[in-house]
Amino acid sequence: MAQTFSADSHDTAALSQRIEKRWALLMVSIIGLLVAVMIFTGLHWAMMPPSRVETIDPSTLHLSGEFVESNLGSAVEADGSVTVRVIGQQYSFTPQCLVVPAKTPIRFRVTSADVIHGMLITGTNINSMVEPGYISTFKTEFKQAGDHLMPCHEYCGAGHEAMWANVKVVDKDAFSKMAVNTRRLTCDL
Ligand SMILES: [Cu+2]
Repeated sequence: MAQTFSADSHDTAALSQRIEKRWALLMVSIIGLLVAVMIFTGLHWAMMPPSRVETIDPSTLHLSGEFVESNLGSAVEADGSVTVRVIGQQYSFTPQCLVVPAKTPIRFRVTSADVIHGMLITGTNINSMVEPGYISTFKTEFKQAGDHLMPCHEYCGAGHEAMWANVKVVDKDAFSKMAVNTRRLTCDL
């Protein structure tokens, strides 16, 4: 009787050890997958952890630096890519109308002059918070020409629902022609 009991408990121990090993292996694989995703996005998409976030003083945006009004909008870089600089404030975006070329690498640099705002571009996966003191940066590429809305999606006060900008994606050639004699492009009227 005693022998049977000890054989049973041995089997149980072996079984639970096998189950534990299986779960441990599953956990290690999940951690391995997450690390692989971090390395892939870090290297391939140049996504940086929060320690690399860029900060900026929201009280002097309009006085100096890259977010002065004359520097907002779309700028053509030496490598042909386009950088779009935007400020969000209660209750509008500046510029109010963004114009960007299709099929071109585009980098957005967005910050807030007052409270937390958000921006998303309809029909795309572009979606970011816009926080005072920080520069939100992301890269994208529009596949085709078209018009999009860019509403603020973080409640920012009484006028929040009326806060949006327009995004006009135009053909690459049309954009190059527009860029010939303007340093910073917008479609503001
Ligand atoms: Cu808002």
